[in-house]
Amino acid sequence: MSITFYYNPMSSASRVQLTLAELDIPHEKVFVDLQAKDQRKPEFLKLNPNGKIPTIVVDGQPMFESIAIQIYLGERYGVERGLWPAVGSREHMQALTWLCWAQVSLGTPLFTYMHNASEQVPAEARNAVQAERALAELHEALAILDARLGETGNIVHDKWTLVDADVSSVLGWGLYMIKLDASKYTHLTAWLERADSRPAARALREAHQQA
Ligand SMILES: N[C@@H](CCC(=O)N[C@@H](CS)C(=O)NCC(=O)O)C(=O)O
Repeated sequence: MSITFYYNPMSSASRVQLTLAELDIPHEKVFVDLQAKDQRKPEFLKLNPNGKIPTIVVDGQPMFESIAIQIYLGERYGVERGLWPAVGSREHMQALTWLCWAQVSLGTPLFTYMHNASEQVPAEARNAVQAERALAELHEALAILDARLGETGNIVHDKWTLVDADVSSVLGWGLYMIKLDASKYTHLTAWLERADSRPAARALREAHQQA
């Protein structure tokens, strides 16, 4: 089995990098220089016609979209490592539910708010009404996740899985970017701290510092 991982530090490829680290899977890393538009070169577009990272190639078969990559890696390598529930189990249903929920129902208001409130976006491209609506939706989603984590501390309940690793990495980064004080969500903040102290998360932080 060979895995090639196309990435750029501090991008949506980081969540796949974290998953590869959690699973401790040997892989080859290929840096894609986004500034130099490597992602638009014909040889890369053959792997991912969207011209985006993350992209992985497993035994010659390319795959893109971070959520699909997460599910694939979880099902193929995570079950035997105790980080992904067996396909067909109740926990597997929960894992798919919450992973997709985080991508869509949590991720959409988070990114909509970021694009309409961030000072890094030109003022004329921001929309205050959209920002306000997205922030309200984001708080609703955070309250739902906080309540879920309050039950047993993990998203899939029975133990820490790749779903916790993935969702916490994207959310932790997002909350930092939008400077949102999430301290009232006590279960969620405790879970983010636990996520941050895992060896895979520490290794990824160190890799980013060296990049
Ligand atoms: N929906 C895709 C989004 C990937 C994405 O937007 N990647 C960005 C980096 S964060 C990218 O490659 N941008 C390069 C470009 O658009 O030219 C996923 O989740 O994998």
